[in-house]
Parts: sequence; C-alpha cells; structure tokens
Amino acid sequence: MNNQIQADCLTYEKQQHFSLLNIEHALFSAKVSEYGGQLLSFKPKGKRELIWLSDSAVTDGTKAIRGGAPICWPWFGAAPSSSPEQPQHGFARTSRWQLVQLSETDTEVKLVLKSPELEQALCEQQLDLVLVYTFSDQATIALETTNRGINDYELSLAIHSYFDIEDITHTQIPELQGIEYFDKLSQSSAVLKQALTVDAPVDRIFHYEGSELTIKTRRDSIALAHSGHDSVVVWNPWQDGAHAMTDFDDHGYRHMLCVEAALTRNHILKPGQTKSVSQRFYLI
Ligand code: TA6
Repeated sequence: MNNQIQADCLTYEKQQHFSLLNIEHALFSAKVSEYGGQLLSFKPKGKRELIWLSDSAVTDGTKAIRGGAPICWPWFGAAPSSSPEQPQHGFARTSRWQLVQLSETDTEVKLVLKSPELEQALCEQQLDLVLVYTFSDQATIALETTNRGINDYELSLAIHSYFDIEDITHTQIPELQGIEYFDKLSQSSAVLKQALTVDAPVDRIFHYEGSELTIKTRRDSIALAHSGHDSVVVWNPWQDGAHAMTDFDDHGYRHMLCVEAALTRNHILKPGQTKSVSQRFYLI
C-alpha cells in the first residue's frame, strides 16, 4: 500500500516513524520533515545552507526538532490560560504532517501539507492549518489558518526559523532600529536605538509590521519578506541558555539566529475567516 505522492524531484528518506521529504531541483535542494511539517534545510544551488539545525536535535519524533523552521501554532509561547497544561508553542511542531499536493515546474516547486493528527487534537476549536512551501532560489513558508467553528478564536503563531549566520558577533538586522519591542527576558518594553546586534541572550518581540528585513552576516546577507504578521521575534539563547538545553549543541548559539514572522498581538480569527502569514527568504 502506497498512497504517497510521487514526483521526479522528491525522495522519501525513511526514519523510524515518519519520513523526511528531500527535494532536489535545478534551482535548490530542500528537506522538510513530516514530523512537525517543518523545513530542516534549504540550499539554493551553488550557494550555502540558509537554515541552522542543531547537531544534537532529537529527530525521532519524541520532541520538537531543534532548528529548521518549527511552526508554533495555534499559539506562540505559553499555552492560553484556559489550558495551561498544554505545551509551549502549540501542537503543530510535534504533529505528523502529510504531503497532500506537489507541483513542479522549471522555476519552482510547491508543496502543500496537512495534518489530520493536528486537526483531531483541535477538533473542539475546529481550527485548521494548511502549510504551503514554495521553493525556487528562494524559500517561502506560508501558514493558512481557517476557523471552521462558531466561536471567535484568539490566534497567535510563529514561523520560528533558525537561520545559519556563521558568526553571531558579526550579525546585524538594520531594519529593527527604531522599533519598539517587548523583552521577554527583562519583561519590559523599549525602543531599539541602533541596528539589532547580539552579544548576550536575546528574546524579543518587535512590533514590526514592515515586510522587509535583512540579516547581515560577515560574508553575505539573508533577505526576508514577511506578510500577514504583526510582530517579528528574535531569539538567541546564548552560551548558558544553549548549554541548558540537551538538544542544543553547546557552540551552536554562535552560528544561529531565530528571526520569526509572528502573530503575537491578540489576533481574533472569526468563524469562517482564513488568516495567512508567510516568511520568504533568500541569499543576497
Ligand atoms: O521564539 C522565542 C522563544 O519563544 C523563546 O522564548 C524560547 O525559549 C524559544 O522560543 C524556544 O522555545 P522552545 O520551546 O523551542 O525551547
């Protein structure tokens, strides 16, 4: 029995309980995990890897994969106060996903993933999520959330991408200068006075609704284009934080920066509505 989608560009790399979807195309190679439905690797042809994945990430389906681009949904951060026992960042990143559609042309590959397991877990709320990946020499991750229930739902989410940045001490995001943020570490708000740089733990929610961002590294830049978001989250646990996590290699914090397209500001999804949030990125 095999009802898996087949395509020239696609191979299934079998793990114990799920597969990794490997996509090879003239313009890029990419890897998406059925567990979490998350991107683990994206490499435009002839260029470098853009995505950071922890060397000690757990990839056997027993916990969220550390690195790649986990999907935090249908809440970002701590669970809602009505169900505090639920996991941080929701269930999407620990659910099993299925590839339900793939289209391939000379210029791009599009994947659509759904998760019956996730829909089942959220049957009371009647919320559903479709994940759409579009790859060319750029990668786009799009989340489409629909409220199929009869009640409003307060949605929060994040495309929690871990970018490979070579050296955190030579990394900047100029567009965040002048933007107000909430600092989760000090539990206070402030306005960033200069381009964002990182030389200590950072965990900030920027109230940035602009589309464009640039992660400037020592050797190149990663351009980001967000849509549908109301915030940008920037996270790096730094040395002690990384050390405290068993699935975060000790020196990994030097080579990654999470820059996330997020909804964090009480977004109400009304019955029948669909909300799309996306993050596109490419090397310049
Ligand atoms: O997006 C930043 C954040 O919410 C941080 O507060 C931080 O702890 C991180 O995500 C990682 O969360 P996780 O549940 O994957 O350990």
